[in-house]
Amino acid sequence: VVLTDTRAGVRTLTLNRESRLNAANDALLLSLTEALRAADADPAVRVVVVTGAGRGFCAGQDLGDVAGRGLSFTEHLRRTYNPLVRTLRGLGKPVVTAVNGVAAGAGASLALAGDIRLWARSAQFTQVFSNIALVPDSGSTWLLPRLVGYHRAFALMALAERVGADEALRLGLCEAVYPDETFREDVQAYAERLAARPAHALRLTKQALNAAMTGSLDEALDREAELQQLAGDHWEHLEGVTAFREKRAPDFLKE
Ligand code: LHQ
Repeated sequence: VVLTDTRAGVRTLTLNRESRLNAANDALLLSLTEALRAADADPAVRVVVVTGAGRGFCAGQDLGDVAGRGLSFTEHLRRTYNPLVRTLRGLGKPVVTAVNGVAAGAGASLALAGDIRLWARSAQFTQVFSNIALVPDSGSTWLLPRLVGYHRAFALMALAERVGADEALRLGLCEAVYPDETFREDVQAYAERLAARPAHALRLTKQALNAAMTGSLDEALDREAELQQLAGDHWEHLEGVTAFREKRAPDFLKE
């Protein structure tokens, strides 16, 4: 249900339930979480890409899979989606969500959760939860208002309208939009650019940014001062400064 491929330091995880627009069943959610953890632990991996097979990114919970199971939604979220979102957001490496097609419900939450969000021209985003009279989950209620403000977030959630690529770019739901025809190559090229950046410094940057999302300026200033020491003591910093002095590009891939 999740395909794994590694090229030039970029691990691509492809959700693979094409006939269901990659709607999530338990196997998909647990496999994706496991694959993210494995990518984090693998020194050969510098960047992780999460994308979907076929014309969908992820249609959210597979509704066929929950119907009639007498499932506790609380338990289900705690066991599957919540560990997935925590793992993804907490990964020590940049995560690119490559939104190749429709992202709905928890699939839309997943699309937002990447550090970098790249969209194909035909991708769509919909906070579809209210169509089936549920509340947004998988981190949407935290992330979406931080991106678009409370009011736009509520409107998107209440009406479940589909947001296309141009609007997504305008609203800040993605960093870039690429043609469908070249999307996979464009994502790989972007991810390889990220992979050439200083991995240790980016790990600390993620740590600082994620903590700052919920903290005060005072705390952020203190944290920056501490993390800057860890960055400054690392070989990457010496390489960056030496390259600047020698008027050449830094090589952050050597160890
Ligand atoms: C699907 C699905 C799907 C199964 C398309 N399931 N088959 C957490 C905790 C506990 C419980 C519940 O949920 C959650 C979190 C959530 O994610 S709730 C939200 C669940 N997701 C949805 O409600 C989305 C339902 N799907 C749609 O609204 C549309 O299919 C979207 C907007 C995703 C795409 O529309 P279209 O591009 O028009 O495609 P389509 O509707 O024709 O779908 C293609 C096929 O995929 C179709 O099957 P078929 O056999 O007719 O070709 C759909 O039934 C199937 N599919 N989403 N979530």
